[in-house]
Parts: sequence; C-alpha cells; structure tokens
Amino acid sequence: MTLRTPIDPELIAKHNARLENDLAADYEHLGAVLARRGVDLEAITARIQRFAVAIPSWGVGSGGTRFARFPVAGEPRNIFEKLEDCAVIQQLGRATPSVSPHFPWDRVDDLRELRDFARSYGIVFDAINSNTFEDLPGQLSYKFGSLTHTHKPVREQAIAHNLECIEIGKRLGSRALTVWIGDGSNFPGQLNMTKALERYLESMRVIVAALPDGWRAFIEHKLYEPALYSTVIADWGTSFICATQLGANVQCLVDLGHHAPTTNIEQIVARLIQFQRLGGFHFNDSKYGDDDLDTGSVNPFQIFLVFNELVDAELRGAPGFAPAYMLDQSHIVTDPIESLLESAVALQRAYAQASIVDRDALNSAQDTNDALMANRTLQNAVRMDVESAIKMARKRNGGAIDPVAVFRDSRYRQCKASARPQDLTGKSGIV
Ligand code: PSV
Ligand code: MN
Repeated sequence: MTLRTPIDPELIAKHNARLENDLAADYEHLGAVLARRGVDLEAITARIQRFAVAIPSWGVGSGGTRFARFPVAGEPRNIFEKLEDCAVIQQLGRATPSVSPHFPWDRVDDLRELRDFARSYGIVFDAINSNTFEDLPGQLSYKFGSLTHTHKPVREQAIAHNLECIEIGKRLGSRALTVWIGDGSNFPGQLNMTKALERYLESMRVIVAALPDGWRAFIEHKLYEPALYSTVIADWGTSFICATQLGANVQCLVDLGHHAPTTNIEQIVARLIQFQRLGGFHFNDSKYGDDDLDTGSVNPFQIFLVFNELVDAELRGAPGFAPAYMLDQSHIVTDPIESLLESAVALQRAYAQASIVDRDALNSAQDTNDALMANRTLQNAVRMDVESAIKMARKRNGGAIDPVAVFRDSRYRQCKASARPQDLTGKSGIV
C-alpha cells in the first residue's frame, strides 16, 4: 500500500538537495571526531534511526492557560484532522510513527475507519489515555474525584470509562492504557488519605483485570493540580506501591512536569528501572510547575541525564526494560507541528549524546570515586554536537534534513487555515 503523504515529497527532495553537501561535510567531520574517541558514528546514526516517540493527539491542537487560549489558524477539529497533522510530523521528522489518543476527546463512531485512516498514513496507535478529570453532559460529576470518589456510582462510572478505553484500544491496535486521575483534595482534612488510596486500588483492580494479554497499564503520578492541597497519586512512591499491589503488567509513567521543580527525576527513573516498573514517559519541559513546555527548551541537560539512565539500562540489558516514549506538551505560542518536530529532535539528541557516553570510563571513575572524571565523562558526551548524525538519520529514514523549513515552505498551515474554519469559542485551559 502506498502511504499518503500530506507534504509533497518533491518539496522535501528539493530542500534536501540544497542541504546535503553541507550535511555530508559535517557528518564526515563528526565521524572523524567520534572515531578518535573509539565511537562508530554509523552505529550511533543507526540507533537514532530506530528511535521513536509517540505524539499525543491533543498536542497538535493549541494549548492554553487558565486565562485564555489563542488557537493557531487551521488547527485540527477532530481526531482525523489531528492524525493528518501527526502524519506531517512523521513524514518530515521520521521519529514519531505512533499517536497516543485521549478519550472521550478522540471519540468516533467507526473505530475501523479510524484505524484504517491512521494506517493510510503509516501511523499506529500507542497507549490509550482515559479521561475521568472532566465532566460530560448527563454524567455523574467528577468534581470530588473519579476512581477514588466516596460514592460508589461515580467510581463505577470512572471504571466503566476505563474499560471502554481498553475496548477502544483493542480495536485500534493499542497495547497499553494510561490512567491519570486528577483526584485529590483542596483543603487539609477534606479527604481521608488512606481511604482514598484504598478506593483507588479497588477501582484499579477491576480495570487491570480487564487488560488483555500483552497489555500494560501505566499509572501516571502528578504532584498537584487540579487538586491543590493533596493529590491521591501524587508521586512516584505512591505510583510504585500501587503498581506492585496491582500486578506485573502495571507500571509507572513519568511525566517530567509532574514533580516539584528541584526533584531529581533521573534518580526516579533509575529506581523504576531497577525494580522493573518503568512503563514510560510523557516528555515535556518546565520552569515552574506542570508547564508542558517544549521538550528540551528549558533544561536539556535534565533530558540528557534521564537518557543517560535509559541508555545505561538498555545497553546492560536491564530485565523488563521496555519504556514507552510519548510527548505531552501544550503549545501556547508556537505552531504545534513545529514544536512537536523540534521536541522529537530534542529527544533524539539526548538519546544520541547518552549513546556516546564512554561507559567504561564512567564505570571506572565511579568505582574509584573519581567524581571529577565521572562528571567530565558525561560533560564530554553532552557537549558533542550530534546534529549532523540526527539530520543524516532523518534523511536516511526518508525525512527532511530541515523539517521546519520544509513545513513552512509547504504552506500546509495556510492551506488548513482555509480548509478548517476556526472554532472561535476560545475554550481556555488544558490540564
Ligand atoms: C495531566 O496533567 C496530563 O499530564 C495527563 O497525561 C493528561 O492525560 C494530559 O496531561 C492531558 O491534559
Ligand atoms: Mn501527562
């Protein structure tokens, strides 16, 4: 089957032709620099070529703050249009072959049509995200919680929604369910913290029992918001305890923005790997809280340090290590397609740099307590300019050497601005 290409392949070829001589020269230079360190550039490029991260279906729409939302012209109005935008990102960037959908936001009547539509672009579905943090008309309210609510009928409604998400996922070819709840309290004393967690476990047991063979459930923790005093699944410790209580197919999902600003996230990642509970990530970046900023835009060193743990685990064949990579960002002032293209590259960069860390040197510096040399080993890797390897990997995978330049030149956004008339209701807020 010939895949549909939302961007004219000729345009990509034209741009690549203009850039490929410079790329070849830069790539050759990088190869020589790495060879002096005993690193094979071709092996690194092949690793980058295999790297993949899922796009969140909600990420291709404009995000907003509590105050306002300023939609980008031509933003997608439904899951089909979202997939079309995701296909643009994959065609140009070649690092995002899957989409992580969110229900009921992405609800459709015909799931087969949806799966076939995605397939026509070469896109598959990653983890299904359930949503029990918003009310739907005619339903019981989640104002005071969902899976942990004090009233059983509300819990049952939230459980039923997750079971429906699993059914949808089966039809879409997914193999994981991500459960994030906004449950918690806004006042000290409002909630019995122990009973709330008991109710969570009771609800989750029903959901986990419905997982088909080969499926995983990811528990996503979050420090605060929308509950502002306490959140039931607030931290990796609670998430880890729940996962171990619920079964081997339940793992923890780390959304980078869901921690206090100074938290050592790479250490959390190491712990979860060590005890085989690292399910996956929602990558983003932040300055103050759950800012959902573009991955690598604020603290690229942190992303590198996370990947340092991931690559270490991968190379030593850590048991049960199979994390699902996803982005989870809110694009307030940029074109979401451009932001997602750049964010996937930020992850490839961290992955490539972590892949060139001299692991023998690092191990021996650690074993001999040579702190300076251990840190220098990491610094030597993170200071390496691996852009030409990333560009080469993208080109070899059939993408654009400069995806954002091609995207702008394609005038895709301008075309969609007239094809998709804007919804001017200006809904604010994204959780
Ligand atoms: C919550 O803040 C979260 O990170 C969860 O992953 C949600 O599903 C997502 O954002 C969407 O708003
Ligand atoms: Mn998230």
